[in-house]
Amino acid sequence: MKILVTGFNPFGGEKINPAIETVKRLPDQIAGTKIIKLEVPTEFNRCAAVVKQAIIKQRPQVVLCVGQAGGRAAITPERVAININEGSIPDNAGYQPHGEPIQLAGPAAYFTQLPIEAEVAAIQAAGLPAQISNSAGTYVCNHLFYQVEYLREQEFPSLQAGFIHIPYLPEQVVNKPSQPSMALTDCVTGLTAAITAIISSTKN
Ligand code: PCA
Repeated sequence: MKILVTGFNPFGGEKINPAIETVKRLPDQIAGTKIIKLEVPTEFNRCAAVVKQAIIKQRPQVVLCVGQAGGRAAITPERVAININEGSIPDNAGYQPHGEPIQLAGPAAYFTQLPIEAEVAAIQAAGLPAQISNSAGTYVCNHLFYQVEYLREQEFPSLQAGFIHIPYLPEQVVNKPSQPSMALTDCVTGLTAAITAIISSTKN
Protein backbone atom coordinates (compact mmCIF):
# COMPACT_ATOMS: atom_id res chain seq x y z
CA MET A 1 0.00 0.00 0.00
CA LYS A 2 1.09 3.58 -0.74
CA ILE A 3 -0.04 6.94 0.64
CA LEU A 4 0.65 10.19 -1.19
CA VAL A 5 1.10 13.00 1.34
CA THR A 6 1.25 16.53 -0.06
CA GLY A 7 2.40 19.78 1.61
CA PHE A 8 1.94 23.35 0.37
CA ASN A 9 4.84 25.76 -0.15
CA PRO A 10 5.01 29.11 1.73
CA PHE A 11 2.40 31.75 0.85
CA GLY A 12 1.01 35.07 2.06
CA GLY A 13 4.42 36.57 2.82
CA GLU A 14 5.52 33.72 5.12
CA LYS A 15 9.04 32.34 4.64
CA ILE A 16 8.06 28.84 5.66
CA ASN A 17 5.00 26.60 5.51
CA PRO A 18 4.64 24.05 8.34
CA ALA A 19 2.83 21.76 5.91
CA ILE A 20 5.74 21.01 3.58
CA GLU A 21 8.25 21.16 6.46
CA THR A 22 6.25 18.49 8.31
CA VAL A 23 5.62 16.33 5.24
CA LYS A 24 9.34 16.37 4.35
CA ARG A 25 10.18 15.00 7.81
CA LEU A 26 7.73 12.10 7.79
CA PRO A 27 9.30 8.65 7.80
CA ASP A 28 9.48 6.92 4.39
CA GLN A 29 7.38 4.07 5.74
CA ILE A 30 4.66 4.05 8.40
CA ALA A 31 3.25 0.71 9.60
CA GLY A 32 4.64 -1.01 6.50
CA THR A 33 3.04 1.53 4.14
CA LYS A 34 5.13 3.57 1.72
CA ILE A 35 4.85 7.34 2.22
CA ILE A 36 5.25 9.36 -1.00
CA LYS A 37 5.92 13.04 -0.25
CA LEU A 38 5.07 15.86 -2.63
CA GLU A 39 5.46 19.64 -2.44
CA VAL A 40 2.54 21.51 -3.98
CA PRO A 41 2.43 25.17 -5.08
CA THR A 42 -0.02 27.45 -3.26
CA GLU A 43 -1.69 28.32 -6.57
CA PHE A 44 -5.35 27.73 -7.37
CA ASN A 45 -4.73 26.91 -11.01
CA ARG A 46 -1.69 24.67 -10.65
CA CYS A 47 -1.92 22.66 -7.41
CA ALA A 48 -4.41 20.03 -8.58
CA ALA A 49 -2.49 19.24 -11.78
CA VAL A 50 0.67 18.61 -9.75
CA VAL A 51 -1.18 16.17 -7.49
CA LYS A 52 -2.91 14.48 -10.44
CA GLN A 53 0.47 13.78 -12.08
CA ALA A 54 1.69 12.17 -8.86
CA ILE A 55 -1.48 10.05 -8.59
CA ILE A 56 -0.99 8.80 -12.16
CA LYS A 57 2.70 8.05 -11.54
CA GLN A 58 2.45 6.56 -8.05
CA ARG A 59 -1.06 5.05 -7.99
CA PRO A 60 -1.55 5.56 -4.24
CA GLN A 61 -4.57 4.16 -2.40
CA VAL A 62 -4.79 7.28 -0.23
CA VAL A 63 -4.09 10.96 -0.89
CA LEU A 64 -3.69 13.10 2.22
CA CYS A 65 -3.09 16.82 1.62
CA VAL A 66 -1.66 19.02 4.36
CA GLY A 67 -1.84 22.79 4.72
CA GLN A 68 -1.16 25.59 7.17
CA ALA A 69 -4.08 27.04 9.10
CA GLY A 70 -2.58 30.08 10.84
CA GLY A 71 -4.49 30.86 14.00
CA ARG A 72 -5.55 27.29 14.78
CA ALA A 73 -4.15 25.76 17.96
CA ALA A 74 -4.72 22.10 17.05
CA ILE A 75 -4.08 19.63 14.25
CA THR A 76 -7.40 19.56 12.42
CA PRO A 77 -8.50 16.79 10.03
CA GLU A 78 -11.05 18.30 7.64
CA ARG A 79 -14.50 16.78 7.10
CA VAL A 80 -15.68 18.60 3.97
CA ALA A 81 -14.51 20.37 0.81
CA ILE A 82 -16.84 22.95 -0.80
CA ASN A 83 -17.21 24.02 -4.44
CA ILE A 84 -16.08 27.62 -4.12
CA ASN A 85 -12.90 29.64 -4.68
CA GLU A 86 -12.66 32.82 -2.61
CA GLY A 87 -9.32 34.37 -1.72
CA SER A 88 -8.83 37.00 0.95
CA ILE A 89 -5.29 37.37 -0.41
CA PRO A 90 -3.80 36.53 -3.84
CA ASP A 91 -2.20 33.10 -4.27
CA ASN A 92 1.47 32.64 -5.22
CA ALA A 93 0.63 33.32 -8.88
CA GLY A 94 -1.13 36.59 -7.97
CA TYR A 95 -4.60 35.10 -8.57
CA GLN A 96 -7.40 36.11 -6.19
CA PRO A 97 -10.80 34.58 -7.03
CA HIS A 98 -14.05 35.95 -5.64
CA GLY A 99 -16.84 33.44 -5.22
CA GLU A 100 -16.21 31.25 -8.28
CA PRO A 101 -17.23 27.58 -8.42
CA ILE A 102 -14.28 25.18 -8.59
CA GLN A 103 -16.13 22.78 -10.92
CA LEU A 104 -19.17 24.14 -12.79
CA ALA A 105 -20.78 20.70 -12.96
CA GLY A 106 -19.49 19.47 -9.61
CA PRO A 107 -21.50 18.94 -6.43
CA ALA A 108 -21.66 21.63 -3.76
CA ALA A 109 -19.43 19.60 -1.45
CA TYR A 110 -17.63 16.33 -0.84
CA PHE A 111 -17.03 14.56 2.46
CA THR A 112 -13.64 12.96 3.05
CA GLN A 113 -13.30 9.18 2.81
CA LEU A 114 -10.73 9.19 5.60
CA PRO A 115 -11.48 8.24 9.23
CA ILE A 116 -11.28 11.71 10.79
CA GLU A 117 -12.53 10.61 14.21
CA ALA A 118 -9.83 7.93 14.41
CA GLU A 119 -7.24 10.47 13.23
CA VAL A 120 -8.21 12.89 16.01
CA ALA A 121 -8.14 10.11 18.60
CA ALA A 122 -4.69 8.98 17.44
CA ILE A 123 -3.24 12.51 17.54
CA GLN A 124 -4.69 13.04 21.02
CA ALA A 125 -3.30 9.68 22.15
CA ALA A 126 0.12 10.96 21.03
CA GLY A 127 -0.38 13.81 23.52
CA LEU A 128 -1.20 16.58 21.06
CA PRO A 129 -4.28 18.78 20.53
CA ALA A 130 -6.57 17.69 17.69
CA GLN A 131 -10.10 18.42 16.58
CA ILE A 132 -12.27 17.71 13.55
CA SER A 133 -12.71 20.82 11.40
CA ASN A 134 -15.93 21.34 9.47
CA SER A 135 -14.49 23.97 7.16
CA ALA A 136 -11.26 23.93 5.17
CA GLY A 137 -11.96 27.56 4.20
CA THR A 138 -12.33 28.76 0.61
CA TYR A 139 -8.69 29.33 -0.30
CA VAL A 140 -6.15 27.05 -2.01
CA CYS A 141 -6.37 24.26 0.60
CA ASN A 142 -10.12 23.80 0.20
CA HIS A 143 -9.61 24.07 -3.58
CA LEU A 144 -7.07 21.22 -3.67
CA PHE A 145 -9.15 19.05 -1.32
CA TYR A 146 -12.21 19.56 -3.57
CA GLN A 147 -10.23 18.89 -6.77
CA VAL A 148 -8.75 15.65 -5.42
CA GLU A 149 -12.26 14.52 -4.41
CA TYR A 150 -13.54 15.45 -7.89
CA LEU A 151 -10.68 13.47 -9.48
CA ARG A 152 -11.52 10.49 -7.27
CA GLU A 153 -15.15 10.64 -8.35
CA GLN A 154 -14.37 11.09 -12.04
CA GLU A 155 -11.25 8.98 -12.58
CA PHE A 156 -9.96 7.11 -9.53
CA PRO A 157 -12.98 5.62 -7.74
CA SER A 158 -10.96 3.45 -5.38
CA LEU A 159 -8.95 6.39 -4.04
CA GLN A 160 -9.52 7.71 -0.52
CA ALA A 161 -8.81 11.39 -0.06
CA GLY A 162 -8.58 13.82 2.81
CA PHE A 163 -7.00 16.94 4.24
CA ILE A 164 -5.33 18.00 7.47
CA HIS A 165 -4.65 21.59 8.54
CA ILE A 166 -1.82 22.26 10.99
CA PRO A 167 -0.94 25.35 13.09
CA TYR A 168 1.82 27.91 12.56
CA LEU A 169 5.34 26.97 13.64
CA PRO A 170 6.75 28.92 16.63
CA GLU A 171 9.16 30.86 14.38
CA GLN A 172 6.16 32.22 12.41
CA VAL A 173 4.58 33.79 15.51
CA VAL A 174 7.64 35.43 17.04
CA ASN A 175 6.05 38.78 16.14
CA LYS A 176 2.44 37.57 16.55
CA PRO A 177 2.56 36.67 20.24
CA SER A 178 -1.18 36.11 20.62
CA GLN A 179 -1.23 33.48 17.86
CA PRO A 180 -0.95 29.77 18.71
CA SER A 181 1.81 27.60 17.27
CA MET A 182 3.05 24.00 17.35
CA ALA A 183 6.65 22.78 17.28
CA LEU A 184 7.74 21.05 14.09
CA THR A 185 8.59 17.80 15.93
CA ASP A 186 5.04 17.78 17.36
CA CYS A 187 3.55 18.41 13.91
CA VAL A 188 5.54 15.40 12.63
CA THR A 189 4.44 13.24 15.58
CA GLY A 190 0.80 14.27 15.14
CA LEU A 191 0.73 13.74 11.39
CA THR A 192 2.44 10.36 11.77
CA ALA A 193 -0.22 9.36 14.33
CA ALA A 194 -3.00 10.43 11.97
CA ILE A 195 -1.47 8.49 9.07
CA THR A 196 -1.11 5.41 11.30
CA ALA A 197 -4.85 5.65 12.06
CA ILE A 198 -5.63 5.98 8.34
CA ILE A 199 -3.54 2.91 7.54
CA SER A 200 -5.16 0.78 10.22
CA SER A 201 -8.64 1.78 9.04
CA THR A 202 -7.88 0.93 5.41
CA LYS A 203 -6.56 -2.51 6.46
CA ASN A 204 -9.82 -3.32 8.26
N1 PCA B 1 -2.82 26.96 3.64
C1 PCA B 1 -3.73 27.71 2.79
C2 PCA B 1 -3.24 27.46 1.39
C3 PCA B 1 -1.90 26.84 1.51
C4 PCA B 1 -1.77 26.49 2.93
O1 PCA B 1 -0.83 25.85 3.44
C5 PCA B 1 -5.20 27.40 3.03
O2 PCA B 1 -5.56 27.04 4.16
O3 PCA B 1 -6.00 27.51 2.12
